[in-house]
Amino acid sequence: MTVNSGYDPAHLKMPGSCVALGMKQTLADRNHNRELADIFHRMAGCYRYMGAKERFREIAYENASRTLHGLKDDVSIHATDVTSLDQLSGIGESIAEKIMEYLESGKIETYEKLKVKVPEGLLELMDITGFGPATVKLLFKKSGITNREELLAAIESGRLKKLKGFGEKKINNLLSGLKLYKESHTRMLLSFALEIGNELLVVVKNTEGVIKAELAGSLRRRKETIGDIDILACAQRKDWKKIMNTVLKSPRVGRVLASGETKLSFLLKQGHAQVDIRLVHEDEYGAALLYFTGSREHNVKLRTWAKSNNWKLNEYGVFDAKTDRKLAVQTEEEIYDLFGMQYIPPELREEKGEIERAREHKLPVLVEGKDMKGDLHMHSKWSDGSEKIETMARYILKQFPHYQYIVITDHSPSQRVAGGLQPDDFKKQFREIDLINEKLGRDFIKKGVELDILADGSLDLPDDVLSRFEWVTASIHSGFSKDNTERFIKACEHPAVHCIGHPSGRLIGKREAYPVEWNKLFKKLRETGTAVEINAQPERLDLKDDLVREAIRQGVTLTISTDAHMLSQYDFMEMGVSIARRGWCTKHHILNTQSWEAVTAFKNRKTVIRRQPKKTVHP
Ligand code: DGT
Ligand code: ZN
Ligand code: CA
Ligand code: CA
Repeated sequence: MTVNSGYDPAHLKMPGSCVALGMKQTLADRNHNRELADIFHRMAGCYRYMGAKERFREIAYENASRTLHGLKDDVSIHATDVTSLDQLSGIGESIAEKIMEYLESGKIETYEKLKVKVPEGLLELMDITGFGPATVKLLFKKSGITNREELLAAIESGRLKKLKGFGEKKINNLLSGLKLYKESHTRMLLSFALEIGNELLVVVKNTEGVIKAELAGSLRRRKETIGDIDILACAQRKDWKKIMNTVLKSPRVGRVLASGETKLSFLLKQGHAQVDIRLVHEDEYGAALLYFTGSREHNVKLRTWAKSNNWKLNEYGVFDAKTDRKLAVQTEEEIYDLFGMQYIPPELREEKGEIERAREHKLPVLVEGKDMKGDLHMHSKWSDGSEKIETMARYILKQFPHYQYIVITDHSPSQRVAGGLQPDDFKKQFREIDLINEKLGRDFIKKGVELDILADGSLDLPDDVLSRFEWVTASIHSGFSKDNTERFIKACEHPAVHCIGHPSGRLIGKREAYPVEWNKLFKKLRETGTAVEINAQPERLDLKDDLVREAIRQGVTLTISTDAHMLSQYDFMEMGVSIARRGWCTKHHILNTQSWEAVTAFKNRKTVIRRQPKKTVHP
């Protein structure tokens, strides 16, 4: 991936850091990092708008914004004085002062001044794919356009076409950027929704009187994007009012849309996301959880099935259809069991054959986070990551004690913007890895590369260099509009390539996937013994769930990796696992649920497979 693909502070739907580790921090804690990162991103936008002379400031503020997003603890913990903030990577003295100013006064004077100079709507426009500062400035100066609505109106009325420099192609690009932007603002990224959802869930669970509470809806099913956050809780009726009032006081709550006895709907204070919280009686909890987890299609099918067997299923329980007597089934497990079905994990409840399979007791045992034995794709400071290898390794050993290995996969030479390494740099990096492994007393860190597949399908490093890596993930970082099947196929045929990284190139809400003939690629992957990645970056989640399912159907081996660029991103693994689960994967489908010896055996098979076809071609 390239430098910025993990973030978009503009719409506050970023990767969170507390996704998998449980929510230890409070709401107030998290807000400083997020708010400051957002302000710095906007300041960077203002400087970007001002042109080349402010380029230096733009980069500094963008870096600071990234750092704040990746920060594990609240920035106020680091803010004892300017010098201690200065220690954080990406934060210099001047920005440290701004952080102090914000923590003390809740405002940054420089930002207040910038806001007057650059209309806010223009900043938003610059965040849309295909809009550079030059375009935005032109729109503003020549046509007085200051925001998305005005731009859309100008396009629709045909007014824009008359403007010099705005041909049909350009206008179409603007339109498709606007469309993606709109989508990303009506649905949240899973990572963002999980972070906020978990925060609110803690609030609900800690409220006096609440007996049980869980995430529901698409969030519990771990869909890649989330329309609204649903939370279900049960409590005694006498406590309901008190509970709703307590939740309403949470600092996350913005505009309240509906506030009744059993249902509370509100918008988050920041961003546009909606949250629905529902309260039910304790004996209704299982049926309600089933209902509010959905999907709608799964519910409909289940209800129809129940009906044909003389039961009635709704959000209050299961009833005898003739007598209307409520049956004593309390949990989801008991309900599925009553229906003669296996328990269906939420990730499978999409009406894609799971009900039939549960009836036959043939559901797969889905892969879990704890099955993962290592991460095969991560970046260090050697290229565009923000940490030293030793820091990464020690952190992982502590936070992910079940990992047996990690693979450092920094970028290859042609990724110049992402600090791609030359062959000599890799040699130096290998020596460093050897030294650290020696210090650790085990062969924990493996030598890898994220190798660029060039436009013609050739690879970015010569064979003699490639053969020295212990793991090679090949990815595409250019040429996003054309069909990339042939490029991938060529890469798969190279014996040094072990895995294809983020194979569709999409960035959710920002960039569509490029066309790939998936069946052809899956076939080639299987034939050559090459794996394909589920990239766990929040905006990628690529391969996506349906393609994952198709890939394993065709016998392709998958990996799940974080593509992490900073410590907080190692938690993304959990989201990658969710996508694998939604693709019906067991741990046997995922290579890095296995030991390094097994990974090595997989690599060796590739070499063997490569030799065989040659023999048959020349009988
Ligand atoms: P989203 O929010 O668009 O990402 O998707 P969901 O699945 O979270 O949908 P949402 O929030 O509208 O409703 C949550 C769950 O509640 C949904 O998955 C199934 C259930 N549900 C809501 N309305 C209906 C309905 O009219 N019929 C049925 N069968 N189920 C419903
Ligand atoms: Zn990468
Ligand atoms: Ca929902
Ligand atoms: Ca909802």
